[in-house]
Amino acid sequence: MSEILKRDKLIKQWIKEAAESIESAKVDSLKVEEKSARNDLVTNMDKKIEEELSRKIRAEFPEDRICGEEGYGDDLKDLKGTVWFVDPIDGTLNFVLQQENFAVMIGVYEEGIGVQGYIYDVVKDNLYSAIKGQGIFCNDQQMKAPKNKSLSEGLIATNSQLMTQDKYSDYRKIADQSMGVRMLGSAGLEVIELLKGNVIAYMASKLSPWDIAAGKVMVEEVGFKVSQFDGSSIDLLNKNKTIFSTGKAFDEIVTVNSK
Ligand code: 2AM
Ligand code: CA
Ligand code: CA
Ligand code: CA
Repeated sequence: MSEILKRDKLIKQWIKEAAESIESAKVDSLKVEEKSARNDLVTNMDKKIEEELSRKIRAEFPEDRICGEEGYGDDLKDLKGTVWFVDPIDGTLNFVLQQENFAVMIGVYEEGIGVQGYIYDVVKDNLYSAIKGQGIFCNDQQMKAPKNKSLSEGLIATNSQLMTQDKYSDYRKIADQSMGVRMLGSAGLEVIELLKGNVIAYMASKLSPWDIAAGKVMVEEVGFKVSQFDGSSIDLLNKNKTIFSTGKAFDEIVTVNSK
C-alpha cells in the first residue's frame, strides 16, 4: 500500500475515534480556559484529542513532524519532509457554546506541498476528504466540483472580527459587493461551505497553519484559490490573513485589496 493510502485509512479511523471522545464529553464537566482573549478558548477535550492524535501519528510515522494548535506537536522552522497539521477541535467556541458547528481537521504536506486534507463535521457525521489529484469526497462519495462564481453572484463567509472591528472596515466593501455575509465560526466548516458552492469565498483576518492546511488541499483540488489577502502565497509557518475562494471571486477580492 502506498504511504498516502496507508495514511488515508489511519486518518479516517483516528478522526472517528477522536469524534467518539468528543461526543462522549459532558458539557458541564468540560474544563474551559481562556487563551489570548475571552473569546479564544481551549478545553481539556481540545488538548486530549491533540495529544491522542499526536501519539498515534508518532507511533505509526516516527520520521514525520507535527504542527498542532495545543502544543503536542513539534516546533517547526521549515516544512521539509512530511508534516501533519492537526486542529483537534476547529470551532472551540461553538463546541463550548453550541455543541455543534465544529470539526476535527488534519492536513498532510510533503516538502511543503499539500497531499491530503480531512475535515470532519463531528455532529453531522460528515467526513470531507481529499487526496491531491483524486478530487474531493464526503463520506467517501465524490463531491461535485462547485461552480466558479464571481463575487456579485454569491455569499461571502468571514470571521467575525473582519465585520466587527473598524480596522478591517475596507473589507466590508468587498462583502458589500457580494450577495451577503454568512459566518459559522469554524474555518474548516466555512471552507466546506465554499466546496459545496454555498459561499463564493471565506476571508479570515488571522488564521494559523492548522486552520488552513486541510482546507487548502481541498480548495486547490477543485481549482479554487487560497492565498493571503494581498494575493501572496500562504505561509504555513506563520499566521495568515487568508482568502479561500472561487477563481473569479479571488481576482475581484485581490483587486479590491490591493487598491
Ligand atoms: P479554533 O476554534 O480552532 O481556535 C473562528 O472564527 C475560527 O477562527 C475558528 O476556525 C477558530 O479556530 C479560528 N481562530 C483562529 N485564531 C483564533 C483566535 N485567536 N480566537 C478564536 N478563533 C480563532
Ligand atoms: Ca483555538
Ligand atoms: Ca482552528
Ligand atoms: Ca482548534
